[in-house]
Amino acid sequence: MGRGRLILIEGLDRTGKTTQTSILTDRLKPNAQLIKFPDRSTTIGKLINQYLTDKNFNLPNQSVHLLFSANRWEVAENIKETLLNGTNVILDRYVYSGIAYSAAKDVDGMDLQWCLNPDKGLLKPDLTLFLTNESNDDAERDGFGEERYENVQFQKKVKKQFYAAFTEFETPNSNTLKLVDVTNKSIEEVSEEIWKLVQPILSNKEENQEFSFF
Ligand code: Z5A
Repeated sequence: MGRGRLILIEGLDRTGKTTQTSILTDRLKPNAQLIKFPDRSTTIGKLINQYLTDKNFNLPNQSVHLLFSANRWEVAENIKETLLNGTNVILDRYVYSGIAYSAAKDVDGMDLQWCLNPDKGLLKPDLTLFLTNESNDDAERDGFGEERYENVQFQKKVKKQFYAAFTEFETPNSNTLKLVDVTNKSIEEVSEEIWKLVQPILSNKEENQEFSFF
């Protein structure tokens, strides 16, 4: 039995990550586990939740960045064990969100490499799907604007940093990163596109047993 595959869905706010990771996990059940970052249920996650939802609760940008990373390390071992048991793990946001949102703040010293450092050693996904929406209608989707970071100007900076991080930290031509344009597409159309991209990764489970790391 081959190890499970680690599949990440990334994207800007309201591009449909939660919708699509949940559809993909259901499609693969019982052979898939869904993990969403930030995991707001843990002790660290509760602090992150307070930071995101209460604009009067302030922390230094560096501390916030380290909390998001610590939140990933809290479940890192669980992810590895699940994969070794042959179960696929589907991630809703991960290291690239950590880098892109922090680097977009333009804080002196918090460049891409600084932002990656606390995540170094975490498992690298076998496939990263980045959902892009060119129409800006994601800003009109339910709930946009309720939390910190949810404004159009900041999202533009975040998008730039996502691409910069992919260029810096993905291996060129390795086929581990795919862009999925969700512009004007229904939930069903997007999920079909994702399914087509995921299937080849699942069918070569006997090969490629080695893990990659950030
Ligand atoms: N953050 C960070 O700074 N550092 C980190 O390391 C990490 C995260 C991991 C909270 O994340 C914040 O944390 C986030 C990044 C930062 N910044 N902000 N703001 P979160 O993942 O918990 O955020 P969220 O609010 O749960 O998710 P989201 O990004 O806002 O939404 P989404 O998951 O991409 O979208 P969705 O919930 O699936 O869909 C949104 C709505 O659109 C919903 O009503 C859907 O029914 C609808 N939808 C979905 N797809 C479609 C299509 N195709 N057509 C029409 N409508 C659609």
